[in-house]
Amino acid sequence: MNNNGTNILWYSESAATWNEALPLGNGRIGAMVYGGAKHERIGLNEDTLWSGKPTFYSIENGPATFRQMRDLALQRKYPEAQKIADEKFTNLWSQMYLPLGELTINMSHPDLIENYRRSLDISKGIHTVEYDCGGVHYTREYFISNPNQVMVIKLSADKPKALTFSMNLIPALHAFSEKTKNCASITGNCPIVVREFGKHNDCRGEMEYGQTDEDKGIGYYAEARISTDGGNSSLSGGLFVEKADSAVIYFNVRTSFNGWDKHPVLEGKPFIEPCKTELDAAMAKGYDDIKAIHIADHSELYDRVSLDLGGGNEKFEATDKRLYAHENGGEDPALYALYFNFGRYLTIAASRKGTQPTNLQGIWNDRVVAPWNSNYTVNINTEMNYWPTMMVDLAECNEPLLEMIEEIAVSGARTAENYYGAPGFVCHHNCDLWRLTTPVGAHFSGYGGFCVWPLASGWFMRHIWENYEYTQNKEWLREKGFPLVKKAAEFYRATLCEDIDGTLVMAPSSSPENAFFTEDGKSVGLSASTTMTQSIIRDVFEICIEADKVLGLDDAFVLELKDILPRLKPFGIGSDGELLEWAENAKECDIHHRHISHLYPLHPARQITPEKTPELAEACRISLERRGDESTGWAMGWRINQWARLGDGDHALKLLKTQLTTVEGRNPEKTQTEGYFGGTYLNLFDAHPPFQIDGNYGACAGIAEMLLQTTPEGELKILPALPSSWRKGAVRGLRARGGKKIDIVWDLDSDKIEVTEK
Ligand code: FUC
Repeated sequence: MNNNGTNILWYSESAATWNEALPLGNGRIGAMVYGGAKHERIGLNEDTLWSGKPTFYSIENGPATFRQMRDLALQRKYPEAQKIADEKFTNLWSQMYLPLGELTINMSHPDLIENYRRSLDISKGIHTVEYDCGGVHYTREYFISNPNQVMVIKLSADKPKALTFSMNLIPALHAFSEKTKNCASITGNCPIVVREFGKHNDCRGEMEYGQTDEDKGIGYYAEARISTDGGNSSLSGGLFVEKADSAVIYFNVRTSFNGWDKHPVLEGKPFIEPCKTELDAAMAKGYDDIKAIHIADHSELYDRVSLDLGGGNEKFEATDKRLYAHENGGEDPALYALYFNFGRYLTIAASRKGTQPTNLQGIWNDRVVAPWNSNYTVNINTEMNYWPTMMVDLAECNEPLLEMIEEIAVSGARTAENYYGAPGFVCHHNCDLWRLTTPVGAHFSGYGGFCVWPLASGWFMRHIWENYEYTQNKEWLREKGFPLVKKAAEFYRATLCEDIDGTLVMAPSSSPENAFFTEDGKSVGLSASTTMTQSIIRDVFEICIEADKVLGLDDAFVLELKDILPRLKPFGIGSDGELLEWAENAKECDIHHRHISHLYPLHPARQITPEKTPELAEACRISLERRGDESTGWAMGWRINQWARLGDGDHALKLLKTQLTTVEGRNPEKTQTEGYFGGTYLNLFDAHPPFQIDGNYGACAGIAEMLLQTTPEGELKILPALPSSWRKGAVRGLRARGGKKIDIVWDLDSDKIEVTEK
């Protein structure tokens, strides 16, 4: 079996846009390769290249304002509570994830290009461009090594002296460029983004490049060197190589970022020498060795899991053609496996030990002002990025998220105190490299309705717990996990209050990012309680209790939580049989809203299951039907997981198919879809639109959830949501909670399901 249909993306034309270029990464360095035969462009990123510096946006009288909003919410004076949230409780935006620039290669190719093909082998992490020109066959190979921390590009030809080209590094930000005979470099300092309250035409602020060290942002240095076999190199119109037999380009970039709480210049790390030293070491090793080490490193992670849904061995079409054919109704089960594998690939390429966690675009961004600042949006998006990680046996890749949570616990303690007068820690719906935890929204009218959402810290505890569930590492739970969960729980314990019916709620509460109509027809986001808030708080308390049990601690605070738990407001059912979203049976402003926040207890939490709470599970099903299927990319990814938890594989597959529809009217047989619906770009990146990587990860997790789940009691559910059309297949190496590795081979036509546990 060659698995080409499930491991290779390929195209017969170079990328015309960034969303057709193909991603490479080692967790830290990211590249988007366009693959042009004559004119190559490679978009470059480094995961710590952000604007800003350590900052804390404090407010005056936070605790009193919180109590004022709470009292108004409990009195059901929602617009009044929201007005205070907008005006007094929201603060400035997150900083931005920035692009580094481009590496360009211009080939001297006077003749026609023929037999062009570019491909990305996601099982090896190698991108290849091949073509013929003037009777010569040219090949280029590209990869980014994690063990050696460099990007490498090898240019070769099947005839001697055939390589004549120039190479350049083009900065995206204000920077200083330099060239020598075989090396190009750029160096600069990132801008600080200056934000102002209430600027409607530019709510994300303006770039300012500081003049003094105090005012400067992160320093960076990038260098590309060429090593040639044969030929001459000189400096003319960039770096110029003439008549070489082959050439290798080595690229590296380093920044002065030295931690979320350190000034990036005054307390910055050295970065120029380390960047050069890594390049020296890579060049001393040489291309063949670095490539072999890279493939071994990548495959060790990638080969842990495999998925076979049939197909994929035959000669297969280019990836864009496959997407179109599938969208037009064709059968291509191997495309689902390819998409699943691509999600695993993106985890390995974007989140490795010691790197930053994946942001809204993973690590790939070409815009100086990216959509939503390419930040960490933590009311779904960042969490979704990490849904598949443990299931597909990539615990190492989960570490950047765990580290960020630890840092947020420190920065968020200040927010808990300054805004709420509460112990523990809290994080609202946006975060950045500097571990922003305060509510954003910048006083915009209505923004308090979704920005005053102190629940990200609670949601993160699900990831802390799942890290334990999958690894069974008690020492880690004792040292790191449990203290974090306890701190998160302390915040919620201190901020809970009694609602008018005597139940405990956290007021005011929002249900990201929907709003509802008050009785007199006003649209508002804040309520006395929401199902999502109650569910997250319940989850944090239950996780705390469970972790305490595992560790045998009998912690006094945890004993208290056990008494509080039954007093939390229970989940309700609305007049259409749906799961209630807010305290009252209010009419939602957008019945088809992309967020399905109130279904948190079904997924990612496991408070509602079809077996244990069938009525609530049925209410979730009705809620999903009401919301509808078509939505933004990530929102469809979430729905796949929800339908999988409900055990409806056919509906989950329907969502997966919808998510795999191409966007921007690219399918020659279809006209542009109406509305704000997402799907997939030709490079398989998820389209919100615009590009947002969470949908890739969400769908990857969704496919895993269709094949294997574990009940809260620890029993395996084998093929819990298998679509009726997936008659035959095999999945190997998925991890179940409890840490076991599971292989499943099935053939429904002969009633065969074989399960192997390791
Ligand atoms: C949330 C979502 C949007 C988008 C943004 C980055 O605000 O509601 O759809 O994904 O995050």
